[in-house]
Order: sequence, then C-alpha cells, then structure tokens
Amino acid sequence: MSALPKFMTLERFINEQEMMHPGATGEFSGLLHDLSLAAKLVWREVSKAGLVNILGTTDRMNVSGDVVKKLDEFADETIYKAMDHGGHVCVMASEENEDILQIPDQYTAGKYVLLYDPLDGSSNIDANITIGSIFSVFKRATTTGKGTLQDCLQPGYKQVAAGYIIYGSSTIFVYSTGHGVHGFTLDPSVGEFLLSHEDIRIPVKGKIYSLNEGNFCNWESGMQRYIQYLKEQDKATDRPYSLRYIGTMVGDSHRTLLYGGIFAYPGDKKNPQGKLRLMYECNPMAFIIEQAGGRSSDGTKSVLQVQPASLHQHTPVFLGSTEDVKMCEEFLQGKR
Ligand code: P6P
Repeated sequence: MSALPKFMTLERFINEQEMMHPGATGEFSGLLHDLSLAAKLVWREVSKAGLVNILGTTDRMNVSGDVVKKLDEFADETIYKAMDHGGHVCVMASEENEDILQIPDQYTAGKYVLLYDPLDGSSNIDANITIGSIFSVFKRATTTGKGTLQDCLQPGYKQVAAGYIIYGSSTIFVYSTGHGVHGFTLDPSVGEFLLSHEDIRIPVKGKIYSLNEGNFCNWESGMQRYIQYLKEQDKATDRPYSLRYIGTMVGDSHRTLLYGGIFAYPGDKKNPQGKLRLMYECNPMAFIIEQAGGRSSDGTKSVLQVQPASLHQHTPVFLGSTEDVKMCEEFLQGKR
C-alpha cells in the first residue's frame, strides 16, 4: 500500500496539544475548536462572495471610520455567534464594535477573552485580493461574572493564543499557543483543516520590505533613510530589497512569516500612532512572528510590551526577520 501522507487535522492537533498539558480542563481546546468552526463558516461566504451579491456596503461605519461591507458584518456576527455559547469566553471585542461584546445572560461565562478582527483588509474584497480574520486570546484578568474592559486591555505578552485565517489561493488557519507556530490548510472536499506548515520558523534575515511607500513624505527621517538604504545597490549586503505590498495585514504578515523580511505600518506626521490597531491586529501578529523566531517592534520595544489604554488604539508596527527589524529600529532611533 502506498504510504499515505500523515493526515493531522486541526481538531486532532488541538486535542494532542491538550494531552501534553495534564492539568488541562479542555476549555482552551473547546475555544479553539469553536474558532475552527467559525473560520469554516466565514470561509464559506468569503469563497463565494462574488456570486451571491453579498458585496456592496452598508451605511454603518465602524469605529475606525471604514465603510463596513456586508461580508464584514457577516464575519463579525458569525465569529461572535460561534463563540458566545461554548462557555469558554467571558467577554469578546471586535474591530467592528466600539464597545466590548458581552456573553448573553443564558450562557456561562468562561475563563478566556477573545479579541478579533473579523475580516481584515475588507476594502480589498471587491478586487478578490487576499483577506483574513485575526484573533487574540487572553485568560480573564477578573475572577468571576461577566467579563469587563479590564479583561480585554491586557498587554500582548499575556496572550495565551493568537492567530489568523488567511483567505487566499487556499485558506490556512495559522496559530500559536506559545509552543511554536503551526499552519493548517483547509481541504474543502472534507471540510477539515489539515496540518500543512508544522513549526513555522521565520528566516533570520529576508530580502523583502512591505509597507505603503505612498506615505513616504509623511514619515520621520529615520524611516525615510531606512527605506532608501534598502533600495541602494550593494551585493555585499544583499541589497536592493524587493517591495511586496498586498495592502492586507494578514497577507503581508503571512508572506513575511514564510519568506522573511519586514512588514511595517509606521506612524507619520498625520497619524503618529499609525493605522493598525494594537489589540486585534498588531498584538496577535506580533505573537505569531515572535513565536516563529522573529521580532516585533513599535519602534522602541516589542509590540507585546505595549500597555493598552483603549480597545481600538493604534500603534506603529514593525514585524519580521530579527535582523531586518533590528536594523529598522537602529534607523528609527538615530543609531544609523
Ligand atoms: P493602507 C486594511 O484596510 C488594513 O487595515 C490592513 O489590513 C492593511 O495592512 C492596512 O490597512 C493597509 O493600509 O493605508 O496601506 O491602505
């Protein structure tokens, strides 16, 4: 009999990870299982968005001022409804909702907190460009009852899990619980996420930089000098780098995770804190990149060290290969 490939489903992987922690109650596994279901339900709509006239926009604006597209709303509601009744979370927060999202009274409040961006890069939906869902999980900070804003506003180093689902040429569920980063590709024919990227490690140095260079004129001088440096011809230091920019954080971060280099959304004169949100974009992506052996920064320290003050706060973000992010920090700090 031909040797069958080692089929490891996400469900089985989660269960095996739980067995490696004797004290585990199964609550954490249950949360991840529910997230996996939510991912499949969102994928089902995203994969046929162009066919069922789900596109278009609503009049509702979200807290970040983006026009909310119908698929955004669907993904937001789908994730909430998949997670609200399992008894695993005590409170949630989403990019699409200004305030925290309570668990309905009829359901048990669990010991975890979920923050998520239901459909990152949704402005690209109509152009069929890669989009994604991003999630961040903490243990609750309070002890009992309904979760609170305090449960949500925890620094990124306290995350117990984080990850994303990238809806591209294939759909991949990438996550970490602090024991490495693993990717699972959806096989639509069986409706299972199958282990395809075990223990992802980011290259120490890359050759790609990824950011919106259209903001160049508004950047501080250190950032301008760093990008100019990457574009100079110097074979000894493997320059010039190539620019790759999808315009979806999930897509640009995923490519950076696999190929190396640096993804950035710096602050600038108009938006000193940049465009990306700390709690449900930068923290989870920084957790993934650091778990894969890379580096994150807000320009001066790890993104995971930022003490949040509000749910939708922005932060400058630099993610990627350790050597690339370190060099960027040296330019930003005037050391080069
Ligand atoms: P810009 C998508 O709208 C998003 O929130 C991120 O996914 C992405 O990295 C960024 O904004 C792109 O912003 O200003 O380059 O269009």
